[in-house]
Amino acid sequence: MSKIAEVKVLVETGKSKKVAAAVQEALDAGEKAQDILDAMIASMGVVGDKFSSGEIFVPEMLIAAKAMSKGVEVLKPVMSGDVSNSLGTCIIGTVAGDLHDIGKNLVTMMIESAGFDMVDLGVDVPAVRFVEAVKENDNVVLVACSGLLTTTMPALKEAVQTVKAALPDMKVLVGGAPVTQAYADEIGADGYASDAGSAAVKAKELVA
Ligand code: B1M
Repeated sequence: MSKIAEVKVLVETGKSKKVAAAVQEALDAGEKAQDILDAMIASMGVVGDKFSSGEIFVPEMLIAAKAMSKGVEVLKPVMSGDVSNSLGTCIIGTVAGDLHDIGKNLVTMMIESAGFDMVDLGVDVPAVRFVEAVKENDNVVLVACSGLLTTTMPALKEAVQTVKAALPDMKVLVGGAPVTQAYADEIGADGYASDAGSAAVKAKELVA
């Protein structure tokens, strides 16, 4: 089995104690960090499908998520660029009612690599907290909101509209599996990205 295939199996089966070493071994064997990350993202797809079909339940999903996070920790220094000129501060969080943070953490990593200072509010972030964070931090140029559940899409809308009502000139970027460009347009977001890499590109575009 290739090192990447090994990482994929370890994430799918939630072997969090073994994932970090396996990711390091894959890197040492010359595998690209992006390919390892893609394999882990694919693993979460498999985990989601197994959850949908009733083969596994919430605890197993959680264990797999922890395993993936261990792997991402190893990739982070490899994938983050060394950026000396800040483009400004970006406030990021997963919206109210939503506890999913792996995608948001990857987006954080990529936007940071693009040259932003990041303030991560975590998960289950009430709309008003995004506004407070803009006011509490210096040179905030972007608010980024992640939402992973169809049931929290209204919270995404509330976050965008609350930020826009309080801070009309603030740029807001949204994303997450159920979000589309059409939905982003509908709720008045300035930008939408489907994955972490394009979130970084879009973030730079929005503040250019
Ligand atoms: Co949840 N969960 N989950 N879950 N979970 C999903 C999302 C689900 C699709 C699984 C399924 O049914 N197949 C489903 C949602 C269905 C829907 O709404 N359509 C689901 C459900 C139903 C639930 C619960 C309701 C289950 C329950 O309790 N009965 C519950 C809700 C809890 C809550 O949030 N209130 C729940 C709980 C959990 C755990 C806590 C156990 C765990 C999360 C742990 C954690 O994040 N620390 C979990 C997990 C792990 C998943 C799956 C398996 C994996 C999510 C993930 O990390 N994916 C997921 C199934 C799946 O995704 N296929 C599932 C990998 C990650 C890299 O991708 O997050 O999509 P993603 O991020 C991508 C893009 O979306 C994008 O870039 C990222 C990187 O490329 N992106 C942005 C994300 N944010 C962005 C922001 C941007 C731009 C791009 O700009 C700001």
